[in-house]
Amino acid sequence: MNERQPQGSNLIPVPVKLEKGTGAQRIKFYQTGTLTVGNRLLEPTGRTVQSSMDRSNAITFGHRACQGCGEALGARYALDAAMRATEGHMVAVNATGCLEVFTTPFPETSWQLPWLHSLFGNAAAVATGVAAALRTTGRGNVQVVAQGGDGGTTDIGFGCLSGMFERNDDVLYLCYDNEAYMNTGVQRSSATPPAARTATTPAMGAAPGNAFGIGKDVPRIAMAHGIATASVADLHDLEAKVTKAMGIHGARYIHIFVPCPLGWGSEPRDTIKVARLAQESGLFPLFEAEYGEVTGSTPIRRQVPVTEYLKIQKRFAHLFTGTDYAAEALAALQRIADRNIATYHLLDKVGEDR
Ligand SMILES: Cc1ncc(C[n+]2csc(CCOP(=O)(O)OP(=O)(O)O)c2C)c(N)n1
Ligand code: SF4
Repeated sequence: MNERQPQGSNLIPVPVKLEKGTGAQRIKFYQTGTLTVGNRLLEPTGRTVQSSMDRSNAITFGHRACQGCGEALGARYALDAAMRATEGHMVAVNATGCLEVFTTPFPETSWQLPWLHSLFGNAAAVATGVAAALRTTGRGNVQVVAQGGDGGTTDIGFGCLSGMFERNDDVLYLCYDNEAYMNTGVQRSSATPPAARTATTPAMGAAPGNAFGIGKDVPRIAMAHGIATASVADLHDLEAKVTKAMGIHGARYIHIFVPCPLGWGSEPRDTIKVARLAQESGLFPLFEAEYGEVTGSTPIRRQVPVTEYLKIQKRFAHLFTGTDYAAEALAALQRIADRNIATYHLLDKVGEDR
């Protein structure tokens, strides 16, 4: 065994082992940078919440999410970080949707914190009421998190969310964006991307899949307030954003990209890969904004064409059939990614250490 020191201050030596009889080298690569999930090899200050034996296990075993569910992963990271930041003084309100259903099959629960199920469309309003009740009963130190899927947030729950923003209620709202109504069988939401196949936007006709030029970009609508986007592609960043948000009062919003293997037709083992390709292609930009201004974004380390992201998901299979429409749709999706890259300066800081 010999050792090489790779480039970059965040990396530890890479052991290189000669495979017996093959002459080939098996290189085990331990990356301890921001892409790492819960690395205990970093300096204590750089470790994630998940690397701690004292983590809260906000969602513990026994839940019934599909294998590879990005929403389960995102929620676990977000809530554990929130619990650490508040030292457990928090309440979560959950809109109806996959997260609520797979964590609480009656009479069981996977939640290890005070947790309320609201209706599908009113999580933000219920959370606002919980925050007000805590305040008026002298327990204003207990923080409130509301959470819902993209359907519960960008569609039916949008009025309540808008009211929460307008009143600057003391709630952190987490939207787990899997780009459709997964719990009821993959129907289109206003967060479904153009060209994607869902149960209500079938891959048939002259322009298969979801239409271009419609939908709702809630992070941009919410930008007048303290907001951020995050992804299970970068769990360390997700934890950091939740931790920061728990230290702020007033209305806050984090939009979290959570691949859904069942609805997207991706391999369960590829959930993180899918999320990373969304970010590296520019289709899902990671950024933060306060008072209407973008205050930071996560640079793309290695830009990939949108096709790299799309081709590993069956919901976009009709874009790889060689038709004229498919070529036009792919070009349009690439333009969306390029526009995101320019808007959020995603390639400006390439080469700098994060
Ligand atoms: C008023 C109302 N309409 C419809 C439903 C049925 N319903 C339950 S969950 C759900 C979809 C949830 O989708 P989303 O918010 O995107 O969360 P996901 O399941 O994808 O995580 C729907 C339509 C309901 N519970 N209440
Ligand atoms: S349908 Fe999608 S979001 Fe729902 S539990 Fe399965 S993988 Fe997760």
